[in-house]
Amino acid sequence: MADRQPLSFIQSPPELGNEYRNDWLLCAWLESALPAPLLDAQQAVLDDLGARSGGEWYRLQHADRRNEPRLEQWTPWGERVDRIELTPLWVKAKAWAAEYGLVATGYDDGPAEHARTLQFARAWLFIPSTDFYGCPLAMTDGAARILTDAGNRELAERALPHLLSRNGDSFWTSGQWMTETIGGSDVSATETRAEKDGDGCWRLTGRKWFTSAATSEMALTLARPAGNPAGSRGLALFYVEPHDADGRLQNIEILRLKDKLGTRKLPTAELWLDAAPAIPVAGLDRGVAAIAPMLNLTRTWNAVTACTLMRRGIALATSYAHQRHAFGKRLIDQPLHRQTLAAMDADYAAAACATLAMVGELGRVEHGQAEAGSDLLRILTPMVKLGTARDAVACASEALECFGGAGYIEDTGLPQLLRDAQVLSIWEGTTNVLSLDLMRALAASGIEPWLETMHARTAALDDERTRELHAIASDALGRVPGWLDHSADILEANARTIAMNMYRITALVELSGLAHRSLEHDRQKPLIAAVHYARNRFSLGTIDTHGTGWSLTGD
Ligand code: UCC
Repeated sequence: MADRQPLSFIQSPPELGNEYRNDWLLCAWLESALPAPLLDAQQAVLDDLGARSGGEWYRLQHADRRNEPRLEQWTPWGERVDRIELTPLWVKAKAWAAEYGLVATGYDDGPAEHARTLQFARAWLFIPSTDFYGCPLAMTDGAARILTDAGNRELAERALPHLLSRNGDSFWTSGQWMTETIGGSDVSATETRAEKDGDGCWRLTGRKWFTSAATSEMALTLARPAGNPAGSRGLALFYVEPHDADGRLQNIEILRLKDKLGTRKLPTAELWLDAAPAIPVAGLDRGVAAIAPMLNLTRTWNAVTACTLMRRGIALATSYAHQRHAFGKRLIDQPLHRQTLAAMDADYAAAACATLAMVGELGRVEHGQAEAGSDLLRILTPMVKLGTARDAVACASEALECFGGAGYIEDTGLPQLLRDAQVLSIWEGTTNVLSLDLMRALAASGIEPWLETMHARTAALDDERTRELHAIASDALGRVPGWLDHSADILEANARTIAMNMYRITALVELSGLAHRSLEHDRQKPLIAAVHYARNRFSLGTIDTHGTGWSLTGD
């Protein structure tokens, strides 16, 4: 047998640092969006989060990579228990989430309309190092919003102190049980029945096909009260506490954990509700409309998560590019590789600006400061969710490619980035479902709330240093009204192109706005990113006014 050759070379792995200080885009946005004293007061916690995100938590996440949640259905002695054992990182993440107020900060009165920006700045740093623990936080945030506004005092007093707790021992997360086999995206087809028992308690019976983070202390879910009509107006929104005081499931069976492509740390389960006790949240009908605030918030978290995964892929690929030598040079010194990283960074910057602008608008709407009422936010939410999700999948794929074969090897931890990103365009509404949701929002308010805002922000770019950005954005905005001037069929067939185009324009306008504002702070990077995005990454899809694509796929 030939002697094994000693290894002459060992590649050093990519490294992270303080992921707050390293994130030039997040730093620039916060500087331009928040009053200086407010930001100053946040620096210590953001620094702390940034250090843990690139250090302790990132290492724990990597060490935890082979663990998955387990469902134990029976004791050895024949008792049905349906217990889910979480992964070690997930057990810890709950306490960290409470400690950093990842839900509570959004409901702080002090910072008023800035509360949401402060909340999501923290989440930005937490999410990519904690195995998608952002998922239960997203649903918890949605539940907190609904219970704050629903006017159900009893439920609000019971659950809100837990949902908004900053103490890991008393903090609750909430589930969102919506998806059923028949319904899927078409939630109006929900089959779960709600009936009152002899004691006047509502009981839910049915199968919930895809319940994320099934270990939550409470959940909001939809069911059809006996005698109600078909369709979403016949559904009602219910509050459920899955466990009793002894920790036993209350008339709920966990049928199985889902075998998913990614987000494998999440205990996503299929549940059978067998007359599970429940409380109506707000009346006994219009369930989809009642749960919509939760949907809109989880879509916001989805967009934030998309940005943070883009940023993580870029951070790892950039670190690697500084270390990896090939063809006689470091990758970072090779023009084509640099250009690839720059394109990813520009896409990230654009996605992040669209998302942070939406987050800012959310804060203004919740504090009565939004000029357009809630109309602009209603338009931005599906559009930014769908656009960032697709950008995140593309960016994660590119990030893996930056590592060559190593990006395809499981124990680098890199493939997880792509698998996890893929969920973002499915969760909380697929690209097509959200495109149609955008059309529904535009039908209700018209395009004006968005178009006028984009025009006003573009007008501010009319200065020597940002004139090129002004011209590109103005030209794109001028085309928008024409896209909408078509029959309902043509509009529906083009909804996705219109939605992606509007997302790209929003991203360009918001990044350009940041570039302009940042010049006052002597920050050049946003301008460089905006110009790169506008010249090289900004492209709009063509509207198919003859329905040719549509006919091609028909019989
Ligand atoms: O649950 C899932 C996984 C959980 C993981 C959560 C974590 C995510 C963040 C992670 C970050 C780490 S995934 C399952 C998600 N499922 C969906 O998202 C459902 C997708 N389908 C839709 O969005 C559809 O568009 C529906 C279900 C909303 C369509 O329902 P309908 O009933 O057919 O449509 P309608 O008739 O247009 O809407 C019913 C009512 C209307 O109000 P009223 O009754 O006053 O006329 C609508 O205006 O609901 C209102 N409505 C909304 N209101 C519908 N959508 C919205 C909206 N987005 N905002 C406000």
